[in-house]
Amino acid sequence: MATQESPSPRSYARSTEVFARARDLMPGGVNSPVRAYKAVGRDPVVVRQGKGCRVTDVDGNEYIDYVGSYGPLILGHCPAQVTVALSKAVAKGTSFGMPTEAENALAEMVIAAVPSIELVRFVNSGTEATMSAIRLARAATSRDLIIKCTGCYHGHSDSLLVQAGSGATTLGTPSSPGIPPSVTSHTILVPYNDLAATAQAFGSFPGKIAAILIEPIAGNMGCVPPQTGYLQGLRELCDRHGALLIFDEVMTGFRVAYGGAQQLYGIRPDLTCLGKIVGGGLPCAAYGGRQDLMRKMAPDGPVYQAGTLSGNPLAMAAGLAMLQSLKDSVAYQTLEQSSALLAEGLTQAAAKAKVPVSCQRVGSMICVFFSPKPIANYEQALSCDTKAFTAFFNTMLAHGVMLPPSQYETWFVSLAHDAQAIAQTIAAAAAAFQAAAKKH
Ligand code: KE4
Repeated sequence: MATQESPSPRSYARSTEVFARARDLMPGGVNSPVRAYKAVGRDPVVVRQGKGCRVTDVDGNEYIDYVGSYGPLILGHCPAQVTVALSKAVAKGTSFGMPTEAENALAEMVIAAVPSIELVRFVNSGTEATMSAIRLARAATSRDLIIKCTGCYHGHSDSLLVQAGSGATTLGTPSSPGIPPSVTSHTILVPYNDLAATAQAFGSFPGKIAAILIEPIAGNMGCVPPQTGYLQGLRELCDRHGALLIFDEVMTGFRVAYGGAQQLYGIRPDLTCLGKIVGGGLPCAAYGGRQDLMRKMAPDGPVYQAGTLSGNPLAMAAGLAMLQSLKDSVAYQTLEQSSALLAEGLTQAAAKAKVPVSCQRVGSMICVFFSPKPIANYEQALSCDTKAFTAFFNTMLAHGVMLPPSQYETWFVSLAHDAQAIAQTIAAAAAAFQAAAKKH
């Protein structure tokens, strides 16, 4: 009989078979590197379906899911609001390459929700959103240099895949081959939460910096909140030096508040990138901001950016359904309560197992750093005990809890994570911290 310490053994035979075939078809057997489980020393489980806060793999094993597709699934898997909206939309067509009313409807909701956005452009991924936003910033300021933080991840465009977090760090290749130094020489790296280093960068390149691109809450080196005054300090530096402040809210947008981190912290960037939740789990992202800036984008202005499937009617329908479920709701209070309960339970379980951790959270973005001290930047994140994380991750998986397979990712709590799921997670963590203690 299975006990909390040793759950019933699970079969992964079908996952192993399917993933072996996948490796013959796609690099690493995946379409995004972090899914390959390289950092946790095992093959990934292959998922068959999701419902609410749970997913089931192809062997029939069920898991409480904190990956949540890395952020979009704030309502959980297959929320009726979204699936019904999608079935209606798909009956009218999947794509047109022509304007649709659905684009107006979602644009109106985004503009009404996000304080800094007066005009918005939909694209297909967060990578496209940030790539387009820095192109616009360079055009608007006639300057070439961009400041980004080490450990922040803004997608895989050439200018931004330097000292990036998320999968790039997980794979130990924060700066990718194939990117000419002539490109990355325009990207200045500073530590997160370090205003002095950022001010120094402006001093070193006077009149040459187009923008700071920042995750207002860093979610790609694990969950690292901005320290008090940091975001306001960046705002002031940009104003003083004539640079633009770009918030990459691909992960935080509609996640930590309906108006994103900029609403939570009361800071108004010049441009904002969105993704994940805005598309309701379909390929959709966006960038937007001040009218005077966004009017520079073609066809109003000369700055070019385009996309065959941008504003796709299915993504618009899913995004609309998701935002309508979040607007004027108690969603964020509910998420705050359940996420706080989870964080408290994890912290207590780690203390009981005598494993030094820093459980860090903003709203329903959470992660457990295997570190005795709080983590405020990339260098500190890299000092975490990844062996202990790996033992923790694999034991949680064995106990039916699916976490992002890397110390440098954020977990996502959804509205579908009920009290039972949170309690089950905390119980599994008790055993998982014991396993981590042995590796520590
Ligand atoms: P996409 O191009 O993957 O849609 O978005 C890139 C991106 C941009 N900005 C932020 C703040 C992001 O978190 C992301 C993507 N997040 C990762 C998760 N850490 C995506 C997961 C993956 O690469 O598979």
